[in-house]
Amino acid sequence: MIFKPYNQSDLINIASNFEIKESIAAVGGLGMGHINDTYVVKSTSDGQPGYLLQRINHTIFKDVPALMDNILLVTNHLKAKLKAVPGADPDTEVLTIVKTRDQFSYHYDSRGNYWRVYTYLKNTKSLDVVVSPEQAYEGGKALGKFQSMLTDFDAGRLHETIPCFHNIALRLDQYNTALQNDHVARRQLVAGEIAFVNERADRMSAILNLIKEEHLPLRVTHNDTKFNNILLNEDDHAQCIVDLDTVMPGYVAYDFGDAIRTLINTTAEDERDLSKIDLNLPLFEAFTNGYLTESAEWLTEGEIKSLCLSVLLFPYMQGVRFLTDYLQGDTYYKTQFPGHNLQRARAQFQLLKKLEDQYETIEDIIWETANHCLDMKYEQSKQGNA
Ligand code: GN1
Ligand code: MG
Repeated sequence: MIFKPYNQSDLINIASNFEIKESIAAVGGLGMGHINDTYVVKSTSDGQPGYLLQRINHTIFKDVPALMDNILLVTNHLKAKLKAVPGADPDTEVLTIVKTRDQFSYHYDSRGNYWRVYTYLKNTKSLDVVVSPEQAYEGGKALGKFQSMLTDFDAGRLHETIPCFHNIALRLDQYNTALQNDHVARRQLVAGEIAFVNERADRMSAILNLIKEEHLPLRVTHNDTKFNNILLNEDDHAQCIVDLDTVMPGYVAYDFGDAIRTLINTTAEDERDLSKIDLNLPLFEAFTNGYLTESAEWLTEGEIKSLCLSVLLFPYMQGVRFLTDYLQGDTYYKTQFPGHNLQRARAQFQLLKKLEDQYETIEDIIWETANHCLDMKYEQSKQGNA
């Protein structure tokens, strides 16, 4: 969507609709995410960021009230859970929505755009490339806890704000339509990628079959678990999972697969030099250990099988999505240069090739870790009962 940019005074005006206690000194752009526009709000008193202001992309999120409803329901649930945990801090471990002065969770402006405000989480970092197994373990634990705390939340209460978001059959349909339409005449530039996608299309529906055959439970999932959405504190401890726009009913594998896609990759998701893309298996093992420490007890066997499949599915699906956007003329994701979506797709497909080569090892790590975590829980419960 192209529109006249918002200037500083527009942004300050928008921010002043929210219950921000301090007077606002400045609102500055923060380059993150491929979808929404994000700004930090600084106050006059200390000039430090105090809030995050976001314009929600309503071309993609067509029902913003439903999206905000989901976020409120989920954050309220998580905060209530953490209140009961000694030493936990619901204010900094879960995102906090700042309401508008008339008590709405979003502001609709005169130009037809939707805005929301979160409190800013100080002293945190977001990693595009993970470096240490400790960071990976912490990230895995944070995701496992997030899902665990939502196991008693009825997924039926949430709106499906982007229907079939991680359904590979739908993503392939969208891709095939883009390919047939070829609106911007790019099909002839991607013959290699087309062959790559087609060769794997049947295999990638394995997860959809498993969901049906093993009746995998529909749970509450985050659905956008790129590792950089798991904020760490200065000591590399997980602080808070952010970007809750796609919190919806989903399958646990979707969160696991998307986190692994970003974490196991030695480069950023859009690396141009494909020879640099490699797997960091120790990070994968550490993340899996953290995740299963929190979740092995309640995951079904079918769900553990699905975790393995998700490791291949997510780079594939993400590559297909980037390629589709390239074929459609770059209308969905923000891009920084011409051909960015194609570069992203190529990087995802290269990552997938590496993962396919190591798939047996990946499966072994998941099953061994799950069994190990279950043994540990059993030992702990025996000791607890003794
Ligand atoms: C988008 O919001 P952001 O930029 O983190 C996308 C995700 C993709 C991701 C790829 C609503 O996420 O699904 O995995 O880009 N979000 C939506 O980096 O499509
Ligand atoms: Mg997002």
